[in-house]
Amino acid sequence: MPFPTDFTWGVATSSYQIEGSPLADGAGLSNWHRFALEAGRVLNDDHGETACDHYRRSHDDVALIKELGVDAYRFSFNWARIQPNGKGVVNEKGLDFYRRLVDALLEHGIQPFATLHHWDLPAALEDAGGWLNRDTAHRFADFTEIMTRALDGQIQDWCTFNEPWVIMHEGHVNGAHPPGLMDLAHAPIVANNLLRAHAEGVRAYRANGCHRIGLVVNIEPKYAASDSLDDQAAQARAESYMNRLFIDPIITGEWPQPLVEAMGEDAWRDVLDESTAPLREPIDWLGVNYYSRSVVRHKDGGFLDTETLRQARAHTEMGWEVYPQGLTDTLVWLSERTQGLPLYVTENGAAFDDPPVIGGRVDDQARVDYLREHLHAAAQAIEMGVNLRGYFAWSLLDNFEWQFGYSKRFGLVHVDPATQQRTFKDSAHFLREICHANT
Ligand code: IFM
Repeated sequence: MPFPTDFTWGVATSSYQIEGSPLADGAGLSNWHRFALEAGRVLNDDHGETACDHYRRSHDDVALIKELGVDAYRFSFNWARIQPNGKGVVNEKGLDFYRRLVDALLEHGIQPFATLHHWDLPAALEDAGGWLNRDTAHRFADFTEIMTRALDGQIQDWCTFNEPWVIMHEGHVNGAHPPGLMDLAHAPIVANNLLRAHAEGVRAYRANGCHRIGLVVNIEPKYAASDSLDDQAAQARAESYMNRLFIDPIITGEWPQPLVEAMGEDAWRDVLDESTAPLREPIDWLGVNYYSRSVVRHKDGGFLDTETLRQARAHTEMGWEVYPQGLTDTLVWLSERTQGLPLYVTENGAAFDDPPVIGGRVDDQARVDYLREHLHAAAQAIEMGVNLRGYFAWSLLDNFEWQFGYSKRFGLVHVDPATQQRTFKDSAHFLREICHANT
């Protein structure tokens, strides 16, 4: 596949999904650990007490990444390890864990891509109102300051948030993630606070750091089910809510109009009365997490008067349609919307019901096919002129898939939950070949 020779190849994870030992060495409680420990919140009452035991095995896992042959590793920090109460004094032992991880990556010639926040918020901050409280944005800026002062000498690529839309929607509208709230009226408040936190974080970074900082958004392109005006309008609402809400204010300073209209200006009053100028902090790159698309049509009484139609095509174990063309379309769409900002695919991958490990092998042909087709789609976007700089597969390891616990496996590397034994799946060998052939 014809990728540029300086293209970055990587794999991605996040703190709560793999680390385990969430309270070790003076760490505070995170909102996710607390939520997962509440009965009935996560499938099978799974939680991240052990996860992939990465906290105690990070050195071996870095060796695994080296063996995979990729150039870069995208990971996130558990904020409560660093600031147990979400503010104030720094827990040096927590910071040391990430210092050791970054040192090991650099020793192995692997470029660290650090995400400051991938959903695990200190529980103390959630108790103080979390993302419904404006003050959390200032706390995030302080945290950014601490991390970049400690590690910017070694980390060249930073990102503020992973998928802020998921924090807003799953946590405050749909209730499947902490704090488990269910009210669409939260959306403007939480989106505004997250975007303010992002912008304040970027400013704190610039005051301290000298490398690059970006944001990672999840994009699920929306296709109208028909040419009817109703379905086109439904598409615009769905796209505004999921795909434009965390991009437009940063790039153009505007809240997506179809969403404001759909919810009514009264629901947005406080946010609309504020200037968006502080949100337009320039970023160095944008990351996109792409998994699937959706086809939408108008439906009275549906969410924002829309409905998603299931397509007669292959779906992954998450119930997500396999649609590689959507990645090309997404990259072209983002490139136009951001006027050619450097882009990364920061996550792409699939959960499948893998066959067992037999003779040291996992034959996950479905995942190999998924990756191959999506890499072709990414290559096609590059040929069309998109400034795509890298691709990270989700995920390095089978891990804790949030409300689905350990039931969904996205790893290129199989993890035996009983022994923590790691085994390369065929998809890991496939990615290694692709990286090797293209670098
Ligand atoms: O596991 C998640 C990850 O934490 C964020 N992006 C989507 C992945 C698969 O659901």
